[in-house]
Amino acid sequence: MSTERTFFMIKPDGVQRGLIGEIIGRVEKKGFKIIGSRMLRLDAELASRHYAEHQGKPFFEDLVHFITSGPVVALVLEGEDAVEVVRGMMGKTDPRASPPGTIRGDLGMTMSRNVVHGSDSAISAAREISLFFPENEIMVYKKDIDDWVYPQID
Ligand code: IDP
Ligand code: MG
Repeated sequence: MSTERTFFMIKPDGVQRGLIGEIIGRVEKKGFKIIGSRMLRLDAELASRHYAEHQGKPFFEDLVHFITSGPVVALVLEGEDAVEVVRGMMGKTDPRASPPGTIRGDLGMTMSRNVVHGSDSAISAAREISLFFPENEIMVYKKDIDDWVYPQID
């Protein structure tokens, strides 16, 4: 168990469908600490950098078009094993193959409209957080409830 940060984003479809509260509610209730939060509209350059690993793939242009089509909510979440736990909460890339109970499984129907993004590794998380958040926009603070989420002995 180690405290980690991950980058999490509600994509334009999630914003347009009025799912911001639903999705943030899920990660908050799980026990993640929100330590960064921004609403922004990506331009093509930021979108291409964010999705650099997918450049050249058949869906890349549609992906950049979609992710720049409206505002997103970008978040930095902190918690134990945050990368893996958030990926688990998201489900699979394909919402129809994602189990009920997951964000994509409950809220999405297609790969190209799958509602959320979450970093896939600690290295990706560090890269993505630095793309979206200057260090001084990340809030380091204690939540008193943390003692109830993570007891001393586990
Ligand atoms: P992930 O979001 O589950 O990590 P990635 O493979 O990193 O999935 O792909 C990034 C995003 O690109 C996906 O969330 C999805 O929106 C889109 N995408 C991935 N593969 C396809 C595809 O085969 N068709 C259409 N869109 C895709
Ligand atoms: Mg990915």
